[in-house]
Amino acid sequence: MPEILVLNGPNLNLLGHREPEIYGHTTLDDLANDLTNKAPSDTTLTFFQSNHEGEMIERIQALLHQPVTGIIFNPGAWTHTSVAIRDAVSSVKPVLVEVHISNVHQREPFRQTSYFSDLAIAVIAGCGLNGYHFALQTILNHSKDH
Ligand code: CA2
Repeated sequence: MPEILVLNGPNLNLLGHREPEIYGHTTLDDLANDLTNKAPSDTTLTFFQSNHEGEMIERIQALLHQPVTGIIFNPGAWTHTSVAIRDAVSSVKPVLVEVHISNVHQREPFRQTSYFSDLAIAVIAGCGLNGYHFALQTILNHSKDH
């Protein structure tokens, strides 16, 4: 039975509350409900958001003992800065899909590098919150083929 972990990094708790012109009006709780409702009935989704790097590293390290089918990860600003979180992901070697709500490639130059993309089976950017749905589908398709 597929088990998917959805990880969101710093400031993504503000989704739906600030900067709707970039990030839309949907909250993280709305997203969690929507993803859960649309997922196949045999699929378990778990959600975790943190503004603290160490906390995120510990959540990722926990996967060494409790592996999952795949991770949907929006690392937020850590995408462009965090070797420490990259190292945690790298040591767990999950089936990873990196998601960005905005099209980072259309934004400031510092958003155009990622410490995660080469660890991911897919990278989705600029599709808004639909990107999380596409990521879920990508992991489920991948798990059927492997
Ligand atoms: O586009 C994305 O999903 C990002 O990962 C979002 C990060 C940004 O640093 C990345 O470059 C691209 C920022 C997340 C901040 O989230 C907010 C949500 C609502 C209001 C304010 C911030």
